[in-house]
Amino acid sequence: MSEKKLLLRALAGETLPVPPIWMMRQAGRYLPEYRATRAQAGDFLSLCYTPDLAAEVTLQPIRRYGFDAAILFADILLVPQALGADLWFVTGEGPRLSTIGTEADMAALKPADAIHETLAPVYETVRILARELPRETALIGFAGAPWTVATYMIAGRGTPDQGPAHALKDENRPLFEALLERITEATITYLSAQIEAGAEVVKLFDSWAGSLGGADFEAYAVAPAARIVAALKARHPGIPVIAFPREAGEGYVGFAARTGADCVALDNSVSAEWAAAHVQVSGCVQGNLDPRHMVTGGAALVEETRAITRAFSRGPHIFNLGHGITPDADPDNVQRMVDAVRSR
Ligand code: 1CP
Repeated sequence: MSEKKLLLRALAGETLPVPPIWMMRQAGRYLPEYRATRAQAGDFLSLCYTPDLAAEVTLQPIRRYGFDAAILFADILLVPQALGADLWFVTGEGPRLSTIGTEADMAALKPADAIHETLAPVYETVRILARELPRETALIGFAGAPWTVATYMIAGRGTPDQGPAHALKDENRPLFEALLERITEATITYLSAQIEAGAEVVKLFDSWAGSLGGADFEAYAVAPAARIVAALKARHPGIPVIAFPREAGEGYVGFAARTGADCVALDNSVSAEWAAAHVQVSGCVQGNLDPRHMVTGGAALVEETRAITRAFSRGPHIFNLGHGITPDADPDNVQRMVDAVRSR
């Protein structure tokens, strides 16, 4: 058992004296070495599709901080691109995509099994990482959850309230559901290929799950995640899955049981005490330090890090931020967080 990587032990339900730690967006613009490699690649998408450089930026935070897990460097929007959507990034603004609003747009999308043509370089990145990571570091693959990916494909960009996706859901539910179905199939295909290439864990990012209420949360957050988890576990028995229905609130309760996920990642809008009592009681949780502490630092960073590890100390826990680290973060604050977790 002690030979097994810490992240995998927590995911198997073990309560550890010191939780494994990694960080959402750990390869990113807050690191000078990332900015240098990104400049070498030219632009963000070239970085994603150049296996040597994508592997390099994945390894950078592991070298610097010795995190217990590396997360493949890629983006959730590569799946829409592989399905045939146009994708580009506007500097200082974010992603832009061609939109899906009509049956004709939907008919123009490629079938799920055509995604490998575009995504083959990502699998090569995974193969390089499986060879080059330190033996104690777990490799996490990932994809966006269908609802979150659909919000970008429908709006053509990030949106504060996912308005266009909600509108399509209400006005043309068959088209909306056909799109979710295509993304679900592509996600199963994509994550299976990542696992075959060497990913040891996969994470589903449902960043916009919080805007789905009631029956919609069941139908479009819980049900697609459950299908993806079941399909992956049928093809790859024992593969652990982390689900992140961000800002689900009460929806976090029972989410793992209902989807078959091994761990639920928590954002920082829920308190660690509440989550320990209501979510961690049924299994492993990941989270949930406010990423602002990586900018502000100081005594509050150390106190809050300790409070979170203490709140989750009676069950399986993976330490992480509640959302991605921001480009204005201070790399020294990340080291302070790692030290506070490991020196308990
Ligand atoms: O200029 C740059 O370097 C681009 C910034 C960037 C980075 C570093 C983007 C654009 N994507 C990424 C990498 C990325 N994205 C990873 C890699 C590994 C790591 O975590 O270290 C991962 C896991 C993602 C996942 C992702 N992309 C999500 C889900 C998680 C979350 O943050 O909620 C989402 C919503 C995206 C879309 C996306 N890609 C990039 C941006 C700026 C966005 C958000 C757009 C928006 O505002 O809606």
